[in-house]
Amino acid sequence: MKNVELYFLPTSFYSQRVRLALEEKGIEYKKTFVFLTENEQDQAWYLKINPKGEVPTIRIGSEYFGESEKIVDIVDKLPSEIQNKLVPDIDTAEGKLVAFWRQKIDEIKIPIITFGVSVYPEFAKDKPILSIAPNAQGVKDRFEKNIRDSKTLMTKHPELKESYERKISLAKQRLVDFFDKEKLAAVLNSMDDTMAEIEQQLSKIAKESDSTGTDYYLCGETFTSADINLCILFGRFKLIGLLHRYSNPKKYPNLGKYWQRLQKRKTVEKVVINNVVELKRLLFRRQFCRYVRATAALVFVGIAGWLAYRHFNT
Ligand SMILES: N[C@@H](CCC(=O)N[C@@H](CS)C(=O)NCC(=O)O)C(=O)O
Repeated sequence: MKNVELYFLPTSFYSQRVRLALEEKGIEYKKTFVFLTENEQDQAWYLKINPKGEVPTIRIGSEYFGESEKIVDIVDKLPSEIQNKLVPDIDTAEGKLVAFWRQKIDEIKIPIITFGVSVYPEFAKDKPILSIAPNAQGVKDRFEKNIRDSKTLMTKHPELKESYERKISLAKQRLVDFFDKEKLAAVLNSMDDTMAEIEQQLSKIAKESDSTGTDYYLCGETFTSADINLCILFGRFKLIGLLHRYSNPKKYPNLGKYWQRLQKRKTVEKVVINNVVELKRLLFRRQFCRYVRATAALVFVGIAGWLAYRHFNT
């Protein structure tokens, strides 16, 4: 058994954060997929390891941890041959800078943006790679099903009542929030402000690095957890069709250059760029296994029926 196991889905925003940290640190991990589309995160076995019913969860030895930012901190301290710190010591100037940008990017309300853009696709001008939900009806169906499933599961598992009640009230809130167009516009505007600040920060770092001639990242010369958050954010823009907001080279010259360079980084390519293909492959394999199992069951029933027929007719 591997000492580290990650419960996640390749396209999940917060899962990518942890996965990118594991890949950057070169830490081997067992992958366990949790299919959000089938509400697997709400099954009793999963709530027992993550009472909030969210991915990612990491198992290290026999202990389970949730909350992606907390997990990145933990991963950075695991034994690894890679010395680069994703989370530099908070007592240093670099550590403070990394903490500042990590938090700033983490404050962006990703669920509202992701599902809001599915409900109001006019905000997504470039073609999205994958629609998380096909349209407004798809979003409504998904969260209404979420509520129905949680209610059914709560009766079967009364010991998990608190978790299910929390999930039901969250899904009800989402049915309001994700359909609030003004809220979506406000969240996107506030994200534009954050991206403008990031542009300035990158411009400052780029000028400093010009004099030393090194590649630069959001907080200096090394790739840190602040870059993890930024790369995943860009990946989400690409996924849902929001890259157009930041692709004007006159307005965002440094953001554009940063993303051009970072999306070619091996770990980013694996976790942030290739995740849709990975998910599609997984879903295909899952369907195929179900099909094989169903066919085998039918063949078995057919043979048993034929043997029984012969037995009673001889
Ligand atoms: N604060 C959590 C957020 C995790 C989260 O919202 N994960 C989403 C997927 S990206 C999820 O599991 N959603 C399922 C649900 O809410 O039912 C973290 O940083 O890990």
